[in-house]
Amino acid sequence: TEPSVVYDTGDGYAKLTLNRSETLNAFTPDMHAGLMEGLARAEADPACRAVLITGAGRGFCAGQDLRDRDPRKMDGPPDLSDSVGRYYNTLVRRIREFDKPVICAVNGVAAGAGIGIALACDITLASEEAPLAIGFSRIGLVPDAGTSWTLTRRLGEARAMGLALTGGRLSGREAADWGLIWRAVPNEDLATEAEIMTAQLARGPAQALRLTRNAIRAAADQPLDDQLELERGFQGQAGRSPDYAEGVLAFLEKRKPCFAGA
Ligand code: T3D
Repeated sequence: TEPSVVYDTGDGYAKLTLNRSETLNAFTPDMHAGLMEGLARAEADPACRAVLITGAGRGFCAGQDLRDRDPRKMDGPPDLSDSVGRYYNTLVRRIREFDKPVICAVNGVAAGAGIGIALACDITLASEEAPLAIGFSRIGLVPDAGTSWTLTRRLGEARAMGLALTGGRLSGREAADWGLIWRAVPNEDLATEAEIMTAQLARGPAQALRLTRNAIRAAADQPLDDQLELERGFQGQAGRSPDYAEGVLAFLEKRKPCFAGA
């Protein structure tokens, strides 16, 4: 049988493709395990310096597989707090804490926790027409996989509340216009654009990129004074890295830098 997550290697990066296209790549425990394994493999491989997550077929990810929640086949209500804690929170934390840049290419419809996973990544690209269907409230659930946090931070309370209460939809284009994701591109360009971008980050100064990510994230939580101190500390670290020396040297020698990722 086909693996529910396919692992490929690209130019300095790993590509993880959600591969349950008959359900628009809905989450099962097996797909969660496949993603966690793929992330562990990518983390352990020194030749891998970035990760790209995307979906097979016409969808990106339809959230939890609802066939596994069929009330007709269960003795009583499921313990969703167990499922959210065990699977979704673990995955969102793993992506957020991953030590290499994680890029997401939303190739088609994303719903529920599928949106949460896409928004947990450092950079999210989407196909212009891809529907982002928040969903949850339409089946009697609440936003999870970090969506109540990412929607509110990036869109503000009015838009987050409207989307969450109605379970409404945005297109990839609207999501980019609203500042929810990095960019939307025509569907036919998405895979190439995402791969070029991931390869470019993989060739980047790894330590500086890691510190940059932490700086941008910290900025949302603290006052300017604290952020200035954080920048000072981070720049001190970056300034001691071989990649910085190479960056300056390449500039002075009028050539492209060749970062070792150190
Ligand atoms: O349970 C817990 O552990 C708690 C955690 C919850 C996290 C969550 O993610 S809750 C949210 C779960 N997801 C949804 O509510 C979305 C359900 N799906 C949809 O609303 C729609 O399918 C879409 C908006 C995603 C796409 O619509 P459309 O019209 O493009 O496609 P479709 O025809 O509805 O779906 C195509 C097939 O995929 C279809 O199968 P079939 O009839 O061809 O055999 C459909 O049943 C299947 N599919 C889509 N989403 C799911 C799914 N099968 C299982 N689970 C799904 N989530």
